[in-house]
Amino acid sequence: MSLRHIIDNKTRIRLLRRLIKKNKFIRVIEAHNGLSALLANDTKIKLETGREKEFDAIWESSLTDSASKGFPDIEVVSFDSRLHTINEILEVTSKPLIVDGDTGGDFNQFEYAVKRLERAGVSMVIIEDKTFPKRNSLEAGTKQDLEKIEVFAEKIKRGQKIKIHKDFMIVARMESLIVGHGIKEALRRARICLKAGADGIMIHSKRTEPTEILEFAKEYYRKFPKKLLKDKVLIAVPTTYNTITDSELNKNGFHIVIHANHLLRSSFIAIENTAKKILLNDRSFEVEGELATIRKIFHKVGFMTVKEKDKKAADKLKSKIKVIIPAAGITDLTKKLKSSISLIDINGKKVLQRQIEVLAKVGIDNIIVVTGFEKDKFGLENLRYYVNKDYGTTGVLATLFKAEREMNGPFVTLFSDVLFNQSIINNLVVQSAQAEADIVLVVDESYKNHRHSKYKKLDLVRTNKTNAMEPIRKLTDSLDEQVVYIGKNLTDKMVHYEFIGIAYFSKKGATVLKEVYHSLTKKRARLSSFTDVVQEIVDRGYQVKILKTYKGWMEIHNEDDIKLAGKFYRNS
Ligand code: SPV
Ligand code: MG
Repeated sequence: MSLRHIIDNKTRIRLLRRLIKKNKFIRVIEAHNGLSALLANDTKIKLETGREKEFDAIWESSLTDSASKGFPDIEVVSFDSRLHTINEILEVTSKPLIVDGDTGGDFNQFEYAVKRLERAGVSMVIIEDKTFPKRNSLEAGTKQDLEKIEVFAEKIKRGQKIKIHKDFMIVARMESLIVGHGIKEALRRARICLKAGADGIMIHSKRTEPTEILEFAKEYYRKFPKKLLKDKVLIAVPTTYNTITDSELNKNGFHIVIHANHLLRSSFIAIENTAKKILLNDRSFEVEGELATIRKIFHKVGFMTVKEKDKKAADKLKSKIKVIIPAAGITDLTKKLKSSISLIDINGKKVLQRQIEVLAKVGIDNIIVVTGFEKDKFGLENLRYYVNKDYGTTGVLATLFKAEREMNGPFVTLFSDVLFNQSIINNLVVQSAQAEADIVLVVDESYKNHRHSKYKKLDLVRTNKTNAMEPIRKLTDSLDEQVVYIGKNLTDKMVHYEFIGIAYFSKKGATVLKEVYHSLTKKRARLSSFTDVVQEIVDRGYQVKILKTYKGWMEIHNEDDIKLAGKFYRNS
């Protein structure tokens, strides 16, 4: 659906009359569904004079609406179904809509039709002077029965009486020429309809040359008094007599010209051609050049706008987010290499630099690093630094809280030893914000597939999902599950996931984290790891959600990890 084309019903109903008054001529093209309506509404050409030319209104045809559903044009497609198509067209367009009302049914049915069409935002309904159920007018030799003109005129009267919008128009369509009754008879019937209050006359013909309808128009203006024709419109449908131009018809007194079935007919040929070519070549490659690209369709139906808006919303979120990296600590590896983890070289770039690069790709550049060990060697620019002087005796949590001042809005904390891909951070920030989650940990579900080395006990997670042995393939959505236990001392059977050292806190989540942290430190509880405080948050009844990843990250804990990471980044 296109949000570009929003117009209120009253304005749209009125628009047709206004355009007729202003331009004295209305060029109309058929549409039979949302997409063809979008094309009918939007298609423009630039003339040599530089002026743009486009259609003024849309025709909702009984022939093409029925045919696009695979039915013949015999009033077998119900009014409700027609109204569905009408609404489909109205929803995505801003131009006036003229509806082909067929015979209009009996008086009562027509009254309901008028009400419903007005309510939908239709500007004009045209009904034809045949008996229900009519047959399409264009096929020679088809049974065609005309309605007694007094009965038909009464139907017009009833419609005019029931309508509430003065600019909603009811036009009488004369089928006398279709059935071969001649111009005189057509004029006689038209006069009765105009007297009954019809807003205009559509004169139909299936001749291949326009002489008949031009003759009708001439007589119509010659014979009918000016007063009777005041504000009335004359309409032509040049399907069979298509050599005459719209401008010529206009010069001959026609106010509206309807190209009544052409978009459906062109798609018919294109569809059949494509189907045949795919069969012929046993693949679609040969026909590809003749097709609209998927992106062209995406543009037309508004999908690219949605993409842009999503990106803008996500960029806005990401521009607000801070990332706090606690990078103070010492490990066996840092002792051995005499370097903080953040400063270890991975194929020409420091770990921290690689983290920053991924964050930048996601659109995050507000990065805070809490240093300690080797603090003077950091020196990377465009970061803000805090220091944990007690890095030798305190853990990651104390380090993180050196940057407590920064926890005044949503933030991500990212352990200094984690390398990760873009989608993990992107999904964490965007999905957490969209789900309005307050605390979200990124966990890996490939945990069970690894052989884990003994040197480090992992941060393991058990959630509220019911079956710990649930196969990985049976996916539950991320952010559905909540952490129940987190820590290093979970038995294998209890474990669902591994926490990867990346977590999101909303503004409220940050407040909870600070509150719980301070209440624990006040009690002098033994509290050193990040997971301890998360467990306490869970125990106090707050929801800690998880975002699942399946690989896409690694930790730098030993020299083998450095080698492995080096291999991974050998081209970047
Ligand atoms: C239609 O488009 O459905 C019409 C015009 O009624 S015609 O098919 O020429 O009768
Ligand atoms: Mg029709």
